[in-house]
Amino acid sequence: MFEGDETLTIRDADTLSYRNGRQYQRVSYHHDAAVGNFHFGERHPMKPHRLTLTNHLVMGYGLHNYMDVYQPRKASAAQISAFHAPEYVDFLQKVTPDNAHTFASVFQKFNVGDDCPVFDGVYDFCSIYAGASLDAARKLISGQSDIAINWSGGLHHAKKFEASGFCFINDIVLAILDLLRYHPRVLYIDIDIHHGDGVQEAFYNTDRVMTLSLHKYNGDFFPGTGNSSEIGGDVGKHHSLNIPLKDGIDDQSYVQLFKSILEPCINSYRPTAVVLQCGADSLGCDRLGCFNLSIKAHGECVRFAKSFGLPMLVVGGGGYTVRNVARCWAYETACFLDVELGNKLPDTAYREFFRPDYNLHPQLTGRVENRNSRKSLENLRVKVMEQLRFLNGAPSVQMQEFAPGGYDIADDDNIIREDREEEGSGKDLKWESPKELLRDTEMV
Ligand code: V1D
Ligand code: CA
Repeated sequence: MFEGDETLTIRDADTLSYRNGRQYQRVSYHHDAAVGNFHFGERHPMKPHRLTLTNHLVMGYGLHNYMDVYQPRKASAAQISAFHAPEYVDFLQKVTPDNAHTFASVFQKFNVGDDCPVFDGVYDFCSIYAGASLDAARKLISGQSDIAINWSGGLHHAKKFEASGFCFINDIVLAILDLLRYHPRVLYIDIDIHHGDGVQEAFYNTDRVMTLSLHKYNGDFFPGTGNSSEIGGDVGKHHSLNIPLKDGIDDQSYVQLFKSILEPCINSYRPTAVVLQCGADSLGCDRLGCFNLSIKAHGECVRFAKSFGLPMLVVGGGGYTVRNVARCWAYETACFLDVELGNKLPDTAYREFFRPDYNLHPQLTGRVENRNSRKSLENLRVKVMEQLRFLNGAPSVQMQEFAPGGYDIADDDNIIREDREEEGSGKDLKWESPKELLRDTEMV
């Protein structure tokens, strides 16, 4: 049994926040307005402006009144290098559209190009969204927050040495590494239509993180990985769970499958923290997607993940029909807050994006045929159950006493310690070198 296990899972009842005599999980919202002003390029589907739209809906509905809103700090190069190779971080810091030609020889190595273009301020963009996920993780660790939201994060494809699929820095891996310094087991859930390959790869060989991704899979659809045969390696065997789906999955099938898999995952693995990637490209009518989900169904999955009461980091991800991404993430912010929203969108400066209906719940479903048979979905569920049977109870981790290992980690721990003191938590911090948990990937 992990020393101190269970101490960090659910906040003491008397520290939960109350509204109208009811108890709620405390929610923090980490948003930097600058993140919406970056441009990947005219024809590129990734539009950071969707984050501005989301924030306007969140504020327009008045949701800031129910949560702690934070201006996040930027991630430092040292923090980013906890996962990424220093030479890759150095390249991202230096490259600009004007000097890009002088770096042409390393573009291929770092996979920079059409999907991941060098745009103005690319490194600033990365340090903003990664900093927000790190701040959010810190709020969970300190106990100041039960659910910490960063819609600009969730860039699940980035690898140690390279950019991939619109993702340069993997804020999820960075945040999980921080959570692992205090949490024995972290469950990562990914409902983006794409496979969460970067996160899976980083933790493939450890049992300290379980990854669960639902995605379209046919061997060809980006990134081409995520078959159910990818199950993890070494002590991480059976800790990578993949749910490969076909086009057009509908609300009922997706929500039922999601619930029937997540509940046994949590009961078998007993995570002490959860990271939920809420990619909105799994909605119907997405510019790059081909599923058939409504915002309510996407939100129902989020609500179900929340219902376990575990400390949860919530991040965004993909989503390319920007008006629907904003609707979805505003709605899900309300789900985390247990606040009901009316279907009429609030008046904001961006009202015209939501033409012609100006509703929170537009009709997004019914346009693609569901290619997933009941039998195939049942088979996927059974495969997960078979994998879970291999878990010999939740792994316990021999955690060391708090022992700062580097100046950046010590700085970080001091912030967390101060936050925890402010929060009145007398519990000891535990620490284990997160670097040892990473899959050892060599650059080729
Ligand atoms: F359509 C495009 C126009 C311009 C630039 C890129 C694209 C585009 C569309 N789909 N790129 C893609 C995908 N890339 C390929 C490449 C072709 N090569 C051989 C590979 O198919 C990338 C899709 C990335 C999806 C990212 C994500 O939604 O999962 C995400 N999650 O968090 C942030 C992004
Ligand atoms: Ca996914």
